[in-house]
Amino acid sequence: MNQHERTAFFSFLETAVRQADPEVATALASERRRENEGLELIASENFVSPAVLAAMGSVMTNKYAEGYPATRYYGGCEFVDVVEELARNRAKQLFGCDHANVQPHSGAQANMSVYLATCQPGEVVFGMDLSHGGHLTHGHPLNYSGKTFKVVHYLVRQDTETIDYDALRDLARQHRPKLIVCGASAYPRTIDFKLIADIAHESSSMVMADIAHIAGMVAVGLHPSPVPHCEYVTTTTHKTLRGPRGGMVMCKAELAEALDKAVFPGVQGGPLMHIIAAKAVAFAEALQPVYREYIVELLENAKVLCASLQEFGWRMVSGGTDTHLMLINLGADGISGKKAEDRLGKAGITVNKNTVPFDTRKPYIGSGVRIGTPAVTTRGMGRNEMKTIAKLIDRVLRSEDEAVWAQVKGEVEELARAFPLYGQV
Ligand code: DSN
Repeated sequence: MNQHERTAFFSFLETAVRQADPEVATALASERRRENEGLELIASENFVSPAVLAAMGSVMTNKYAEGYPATRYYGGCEFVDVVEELARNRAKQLFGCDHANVQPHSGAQANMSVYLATCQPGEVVFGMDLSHGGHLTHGHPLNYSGKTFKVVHYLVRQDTETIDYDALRDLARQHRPKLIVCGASAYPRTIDFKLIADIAHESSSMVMADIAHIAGMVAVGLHPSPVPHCEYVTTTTHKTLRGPRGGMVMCKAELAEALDKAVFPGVQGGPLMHIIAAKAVAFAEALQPVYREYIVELLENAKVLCASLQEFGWRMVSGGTDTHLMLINLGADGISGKKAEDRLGKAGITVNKNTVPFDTRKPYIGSGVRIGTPAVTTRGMGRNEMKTIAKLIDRVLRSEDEAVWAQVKGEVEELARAFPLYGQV
């Protein structure tokens, strides 16, 4: 799409909404401006292509399609069947898995489907502790996973802040869990999925790898894949994979029938066919060589941004990054993650506060900030911009002066203007 076509595309969408609902239209335009003018460094966010956006905004939102291609509970499914088959086949090609279910509405529902397919209430499940990098759905006490199963959390080592695989093996021998959940939402290092699967299988446990954050790297072979080793692999489709907001589960062929039943009718009703169409488009994009180049660039950007922040004296959890994300440990005596997030937000830099391993602050306050490069890399930013961003972050975090934050905001807007997103607002 050239610039002229992009402008026409957005003008069509926004005019249609404005005529029906000016209040929503104003919020949409403001959000587009916010995305365009700021620096998006939330590690789980990205910017989809106009093609993915268009598929999401398509007529397939009108269709009910409970069931699976060729075995639906509704008539008129011949075209939604086409897109679901395309999405499934492209997912299989992208990840080399036997089977893919592309219907989960989210990562949480993808994970819930696997729990339903594998475990009975009260059985023992392992997950990495949330403040050590895990996820709510990996057994947090306030989440259905923590409420339904007997959860044992494994941790990172205090010295290296990397997963303590030895302690995990000891715990597995002791508890013999039904399922070991691995994968993370705030862990900057490569995960040894083969080792975790070996540990699990020694104890007759199954493994679910949640690759929501690292799916893009796994797809292009720049993070070791869990697919050959783990019974189930779940992901979201909107992070490094750069597709629509949604989820997916992959599994071995012999587990496919039970998994499909767990997704529908187990956890969900009608699939979101417009989102599945957009997943098919995103997977086609991810199969192109240019997507691999994007992932190479995103990883390089993360390394440069992390090293530059370290040069300014910021301490990084685990001492660096192998992935798209990094965590600054602001220290128990430093400003809190919440303060850092608020302050950076005032400067037009969007990050999220995060707990760090062995944090003494509560999760809503936290002692860390999580930073990622997927979105800024999609805009076309490279190494020089990462060095500039590190400088801007450093200035904001070290200053109590609102005038400094406002000055940085001006510089952020200038930088963002050089990398327009979806055309100028
Ligand atoms: N909320 C997502 C993240 O930011 O990592 C995980 O679900």
